[in-house]
Amino acid sequence: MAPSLLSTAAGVLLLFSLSSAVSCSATTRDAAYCPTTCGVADYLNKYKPVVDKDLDEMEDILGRITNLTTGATEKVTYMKDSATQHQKSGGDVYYKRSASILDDVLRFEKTIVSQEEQIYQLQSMLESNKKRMLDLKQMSIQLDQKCQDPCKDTVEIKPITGKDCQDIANKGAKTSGLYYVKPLKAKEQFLVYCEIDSFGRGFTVLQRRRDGKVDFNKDWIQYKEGFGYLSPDDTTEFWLGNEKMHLLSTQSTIPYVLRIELTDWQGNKKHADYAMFKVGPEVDMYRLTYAFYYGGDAGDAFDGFDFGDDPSDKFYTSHNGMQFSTSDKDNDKFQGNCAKQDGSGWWMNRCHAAHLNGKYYPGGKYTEKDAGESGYDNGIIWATWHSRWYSMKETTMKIIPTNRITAGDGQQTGGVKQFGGLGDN
Ligand SMILES: [Ca+2]
Repeated sequence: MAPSLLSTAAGVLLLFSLSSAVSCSATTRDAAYCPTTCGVADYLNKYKPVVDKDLDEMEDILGRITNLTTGATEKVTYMKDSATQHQKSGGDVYYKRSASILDDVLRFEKTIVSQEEQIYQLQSMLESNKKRMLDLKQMSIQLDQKCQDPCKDTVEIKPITGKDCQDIANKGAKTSGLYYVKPLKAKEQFLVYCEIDSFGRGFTVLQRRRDGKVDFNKDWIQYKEGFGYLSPDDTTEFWLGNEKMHLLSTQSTIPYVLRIELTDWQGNKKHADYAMFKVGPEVDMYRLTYAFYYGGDAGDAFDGFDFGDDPSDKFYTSHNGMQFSTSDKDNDKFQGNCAKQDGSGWWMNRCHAAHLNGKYYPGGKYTEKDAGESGYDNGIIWATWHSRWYSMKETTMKIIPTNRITAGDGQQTGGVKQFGGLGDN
């Protein structure tokens, strides 16, 4: 009886612990957004009948044990009574003569006492089991009541879908938030943050730096698949993933503009736009290409920067045409491993003048010493605006079809004439 009782109890407890274990873990990837309260409620509703059945069965078993124990108690009482009677009749001459019979009686009495103790223990175990049963039933009722109200997810994923965020905006979406997109060649849809403005423009966001809470020192697979967290209110950091960037940026006959937005530690904001932005396929190591610097006030750091160390600085710090590198996959133009030295994944050359996946330095300014072992500039860098020893506070990388970039925002789009960049001098 006891083992089956215990296993049933274990089963019930397992169900309860399982239902409370459906929560966000730190390793949850952005694409698989954490299950929400509704998920837990659904889970409970699904398993509640099973739990209730188990509880009923356990109650039944407890009832039977109680009956058996009561029966045993009665038996012991009877045995004890008869033993006492025998003792009382101890004056009987036949009993006096038989010392061995008396010994038997004593032994018998001992057994009765120990059996009584055992029964007492069993009874207290029964009591505590009954109490636990009550607690479990109470808990079940409480959870059931909580799940009665129609559940509304605290994380809202908008119902409109499309091939990118502009498509979603074209279909009538008015507010920024989390949406599912399915680029033409994508096998399945995936979650993105869409920034939708009052002009009906829908930017698909590829990267966010905000507060340094996400470590960008990740390997090839992690950069491929994406990491960090997407949030409906745009408060978290993430890398959408090279594969998704490839699928998004190469799907359309209308090319995309990549807009890079930067905020420094004084709160100044600048941006840089690149026309015909594309991320190649994995076989080409997610190569970065664009046609030209489309404009902006942050300068063209993707075109490299003359740091004054060497005449080839600018050439070797440009990014157009570079393959993606991570600490475990060196595709750079340097005899060493830029990604490993700088602790990030990026379209490394030898190594960079723009480096948006760099280490997060609160306050902005940092030194060779801060940079650690290698001592190289490894912050979040945009060399045509701030020096390479200044790390940005916030960054955004987002794309939009070229025909929508200018609509309504009044920003100067320099076009071809600015090809070559603003910060070359
Ligand atoms: Ca190398």
